[in-house]
Amino acid sequence: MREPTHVDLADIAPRGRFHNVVALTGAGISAAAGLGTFRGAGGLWTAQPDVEAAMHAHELPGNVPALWDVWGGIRRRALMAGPSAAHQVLAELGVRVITQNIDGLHQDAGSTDVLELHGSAGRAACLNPACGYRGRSDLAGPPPPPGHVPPCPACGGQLRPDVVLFGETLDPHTWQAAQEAVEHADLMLAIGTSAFVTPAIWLVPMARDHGALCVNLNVDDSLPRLDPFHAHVIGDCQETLPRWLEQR
Ligand code: BV8
Repeated sequence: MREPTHVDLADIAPRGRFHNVVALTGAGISAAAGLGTFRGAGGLWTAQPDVEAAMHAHELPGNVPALWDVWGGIRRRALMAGPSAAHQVLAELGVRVITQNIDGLHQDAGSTDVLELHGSAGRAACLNPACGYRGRSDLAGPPPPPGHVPPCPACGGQLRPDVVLFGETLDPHTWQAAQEAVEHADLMLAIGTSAFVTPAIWLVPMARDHGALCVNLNVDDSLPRLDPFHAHVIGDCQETLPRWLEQR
């Protein structure tokens, strides 16, 4: 295994040199907003593997209350905390964002070009395929009691959060748009992701194959299982990204 490279983002990727920057973000960019991560020490799946087991498509519809508890809870906390400094840097620089997060914080920071690979807890979808209702989740008020499942306003059935579960396919238009984005990127920044979940992480070697410089920004210096990166910037992205913004 290679040694991780510890570099400053401004040294490896001077901002002025790149005109088509794409960021692939994960839970680590929202950790500062108190949302927590999934894997590794302190991660939700690490602490509660039974909760991860409930996040699979084959557990539907019995897992819908757990889906609202987990994903609805994350969006509620995001609404209260607001975006982090790192979200704001990406918005300020107009970086194209492809996110695995379902928390809506990139849009809350002002990013307008955001592809949500795993959907959004800010939206709800009816479980009944014959109904097909999709709309905004009503998460702004006080939290409902645990186990509450909101009713579909169209058919009275059960609503689920509009997130992509393990074993479900990603929205094909979003996935296509993400592939096109990375094919045109000259710099690809993976920020706060364990680079564990497919197909999201395939975007990095795709970007690399099309000529982008691929840089991993992570607080953890252990290398991801797949390491398609040219360089690793080890540190809190709440510090490494604002430093990059300050670079003239
Ligand atoms: C698919 C939302 C085709 C919704 C999530 C066996 C059975 C079934 C499927 C599979 C299988 N084996 C492999 C698969 C494919 C599977 C997969 O990859 N599984 C993994 C676990 C092996 N993928 C899928 O199922 C995808 N669909 O492949 O379709 C198909 C069809 C039918 C059958 C099979 C395949 C769909 C994946 C959707 C996953 N959605 N959540 C829900 O689950 O209810 S997953 C979850 O992981 C998160 O939500 C997130 O979106 C995603 C990625 O996680 P990260 O964001 O990277 O977070 P993580 O905690 O891991 O890492 C955080 C990082 O931040 C850490 O490295 C940490 O060090 C760092 N960090 C922390 N703080 C900071 C920081 N870095 C910098 N600064 C800081 N301050």
